[in-house]
Amino acid sequence: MELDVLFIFGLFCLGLSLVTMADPVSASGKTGVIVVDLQGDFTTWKKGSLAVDGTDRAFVEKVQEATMTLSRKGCLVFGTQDWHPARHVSFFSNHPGKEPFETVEIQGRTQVLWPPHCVQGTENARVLVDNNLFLAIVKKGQDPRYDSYSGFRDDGGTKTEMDEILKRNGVTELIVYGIATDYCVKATAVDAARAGYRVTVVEDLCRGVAPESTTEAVEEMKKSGISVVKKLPL
Ligand code: VGL
Ligand code: ZN
Repeated sequence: MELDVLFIFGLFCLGLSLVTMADPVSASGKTGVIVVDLQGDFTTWKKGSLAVDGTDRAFVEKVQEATMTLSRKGCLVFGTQDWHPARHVSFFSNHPGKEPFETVEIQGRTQVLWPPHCVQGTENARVLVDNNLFLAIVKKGQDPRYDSYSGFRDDGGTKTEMDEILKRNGVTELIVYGIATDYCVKATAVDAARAGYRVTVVEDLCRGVAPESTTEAVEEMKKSGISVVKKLPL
């Protein structure tokens, strides 16, 4: 009888130690960085077609410096890259009679009609941060039928490789920043939080398309459990 109890207790201890040893990564995961859409077309520096206020050369250099610092400290750096075909649904020029920044309803979703931007293979679609810093740059918005503000999935629900790449690398925490706060940064950060990552967004390294939607975006991110900080938490 006592031997049985001892045996079961022994099995329990063995099981516990195996569980503890099995996966040290998930016990204390790594910190990843997602640099969102730091591309010429979104910057005033490169006279982009969809240039966002406050994206001069100094801003891009600040993002570059921060990303280098995080990389040096051991963070795993990832990027997103808006990468549209010329016939993309989000371009106003593909909707006869429409003007830039008008909206249309497509399959029950509101689509903002943007100036053509980040067309695959063009100079201003390049990521401006040193590409050597990235473990991977995830392209998005390649399907002409769907926009994709989020780095995790497009408006049609098709997932990118982002979640799989982060998981494969043992990432559980994410620092997110880039352009634009009210569109791709928000969508990427909110999807990351939904996917279970602990997310921090750094406002100082983000720029928004419009002040009002940027303020709203910050509120929405906070409501999604995202920690929004002014400066880098390092
Ligand atoms: C973005 C509008 C259209 C962004 C991308 O990067 O925030 N905004 N495409
Ligand atoms: Zn786009």
